[in-house]
Amino acid sequence: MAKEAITLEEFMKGLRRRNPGETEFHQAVKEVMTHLVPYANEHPKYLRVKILERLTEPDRIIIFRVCWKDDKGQVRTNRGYRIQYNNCIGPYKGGLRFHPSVNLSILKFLGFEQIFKNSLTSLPMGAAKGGADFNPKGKSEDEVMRFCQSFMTELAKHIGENIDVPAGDIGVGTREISYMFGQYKRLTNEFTGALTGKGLEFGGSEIRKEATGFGCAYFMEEMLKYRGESLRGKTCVLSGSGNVAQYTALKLIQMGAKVITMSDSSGFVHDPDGINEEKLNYIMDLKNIKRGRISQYAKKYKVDFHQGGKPWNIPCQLAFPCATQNEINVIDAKELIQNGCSGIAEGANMPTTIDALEVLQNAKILFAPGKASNAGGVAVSGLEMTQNSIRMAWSHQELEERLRGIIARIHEKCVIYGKGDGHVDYVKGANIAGFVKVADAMLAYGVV
Ligand code: NDP
Ligand code: 2IT
Repeated sequence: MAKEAITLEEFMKGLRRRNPGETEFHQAVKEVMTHLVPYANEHPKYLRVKILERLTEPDRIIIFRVCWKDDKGQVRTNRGYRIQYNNCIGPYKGGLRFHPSVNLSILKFLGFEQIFKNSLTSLPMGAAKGGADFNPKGKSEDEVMRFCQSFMTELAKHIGENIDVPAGDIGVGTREISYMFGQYKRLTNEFTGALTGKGLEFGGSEIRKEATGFGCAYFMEEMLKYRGESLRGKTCVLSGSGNVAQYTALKLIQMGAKVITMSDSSGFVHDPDGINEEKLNYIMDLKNIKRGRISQYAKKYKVDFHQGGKPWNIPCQLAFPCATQNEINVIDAKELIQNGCSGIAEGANMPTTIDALEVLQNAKILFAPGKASNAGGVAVSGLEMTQNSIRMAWSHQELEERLRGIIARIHEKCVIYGKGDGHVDYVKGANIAGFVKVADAMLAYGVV
């Protein structure tokens, strides 16, 4: 142990003092530092130049006013953000979230997680996150367009294909990216890959919209394969019914698993016969085109809708939280274990509270943290950047194979750093494997 060794408690005390009240940010840092503090104590080259402290401080935070007019002609004001966290291994890269709950703490936790996730993909991408406290629900098409244009009018000053490349997240899909890209192009008079998740007609990549969900299912398949099992015949519960949940469900169904729940912020549907591809198409149309509620699925297919509930008390073999942060608490975790759940892959970012994570880790079930199991989305974003740079578009098949390969390699890295007495700690594996590349780049740059 180095004489300058630090403790997790000391480190967290300093972080909380520097970032008061930012509870989600504290949570994300604590989860990562649980593994990085001991690792840095064993490798003092990182301690000597304060890599852990520097890694938790974003390069810069941009906060701006976004004014727009609603359909009644009323002026509305929202707050926009871009947190450029770390660009040591590539241009800043990460999604934009439009949701009324968006605040600095949530975006800092997301930007921090992105450092390790992007590093795990092996592609040259730094980390960022942004968004606004704008609520797209109930807004007309024109209102969404005006908001996106106003948001981009400011954001455009800070991004660019070699600087910072935003993409989607909660509340930001192809529609919003398209409005923002249109405005970016108009302001800069340039057609460059400054955003990913674009429409296929204007520089978007095949597989990007499927990538996060497909990657999540593939990661679970990799964990099961490593244990000599497979997805075939497994009963799965999912939360969410947005982009990540839809394509996690699709790939699980295609790989022979049975998906029995999906949800939105008003509750979940439980379909004991399984949601097949036809029923999933109904959900995709309902959510992506009609912008309806998941309860309408229950009415159509005559199944139970649990108002305000979460699906974690439904017996299952595998669980996939794909909605939002902190959606599995300690009670949910205990219930999942008691009901026989033996594997979880996080589609969402930080859907598990720290206490719940401890319960799941102690039970030694398969547990994949989001930074590994949802990295497929940003990985294909990275491939979209490559295609834009070389002005090429690769085929659906080529991209799906590349995605599968990237997920398999992330799994391998997690095993290398997380393996111990007959069990793989994927949280530890992902944290350390993601850290090493970025930390070594920071060491090489000196004190900057
Ligand atoms: P979408 O906006 O497409 O869907 C979000 C889904 O989660 C909706 O069903 C929504 O319900 C539900 N949801 C959102 N907030 C809450 C909440 N506070 N409580 C309960 N349910 C909620 O987003 P995505 O599918 O893109 O994102 C889902 C998760 O995946 C997020 O954690 C995101 O950070 C993460 N992620 C996304 C990636 C991407 O490529 N899009 C990549 C990697 C991670 P409702 O419609 O009622 O709001
Ligand atoms: O959390 C995430 O990784 C994303 N929202 C996707 C980011 C991206 O740049 O594609």
